Amino acid sequence: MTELEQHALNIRKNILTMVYTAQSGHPGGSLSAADILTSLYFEEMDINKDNVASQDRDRFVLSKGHITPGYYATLCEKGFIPKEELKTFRQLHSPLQGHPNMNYIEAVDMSTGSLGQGISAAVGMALANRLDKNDHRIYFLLGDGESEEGEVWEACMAAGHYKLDNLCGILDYNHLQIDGNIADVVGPEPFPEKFEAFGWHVVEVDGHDFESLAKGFEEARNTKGQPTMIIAHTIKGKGVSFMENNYKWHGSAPNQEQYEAAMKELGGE
Ligand SMILES: Cc1ncc(C[n+]2csc(CCOP(=O)(O)OP(=O)(O)O)c2C)c(N)n1
Ligand SMILES: [Mg+2]
Repeated sequence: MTELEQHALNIRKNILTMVYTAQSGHPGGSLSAADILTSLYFEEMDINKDNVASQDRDRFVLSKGHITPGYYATLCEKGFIPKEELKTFRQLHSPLQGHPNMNYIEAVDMSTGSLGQGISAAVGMALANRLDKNDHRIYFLLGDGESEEGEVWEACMAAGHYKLDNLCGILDYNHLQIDGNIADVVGPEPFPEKFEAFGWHVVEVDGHDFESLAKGFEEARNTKGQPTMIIAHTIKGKGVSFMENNYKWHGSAPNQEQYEAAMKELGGE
């Protein structure tokens, strides 16, 4: 197993344990984004314990703010959150609320949860970096269901207009949102043509393949005069067979039997 695979596996196990312990939270979209988050935090982004308090580092906005199990598990794997604290997920007074709060966790760069707002904040951060002549990059993770929010396209229009080549989005293209298939709810496809029409460079990658993800990030870094959207093809619930491609696991917690079966599949205790 490679180092990245090991990180992603630890993240997946912690996602399940957090949602099981809290008996609430969002496993499906956390599991679909686990490899993207691993690639971002362990390969792509310039962020670590030494520079977290500084302006001189890359920034990340979790626009699909409901996948805190995946986000907190990644920040824990990176050393920003103590493992013990994961047990307090979604408890009253815990810093680990159901949606991320930048006032509670130093490594969280934007409070999110209301879909559509995170991408807008990321566009503002990219503009601010340009004004400050700060050449660090801004990344954000967008849900495919989230793209059904009109605000997403206003933000895309602004980023294209201002040619924000320090901005890189990753679309978690798992085809499902809370109520079923995105195409059946308010079909936002086709994605590549839409982002291109808004002035973005588009790269398509396999969101569960670290090499493919790394190539996408490299292409984004090398793209000048345009923001880049990495369309990551993913599977909602990836890694736990009975959760895969099933929207019912968008925001449901496993019972004890399901938790044990899921951990066994991941090779856990
Ligand atoms: C403005 C707003 N409307 C509705 C919701 C409720 N909600 C939370 S997650 C979700 C579906 C999101 O689907 P998607 O973006 O595809 O997420 P993923 O599949 O990656 O979990 C909805 C409707 C919300 N958080 N914000
Ligand atoms: Mg989705």
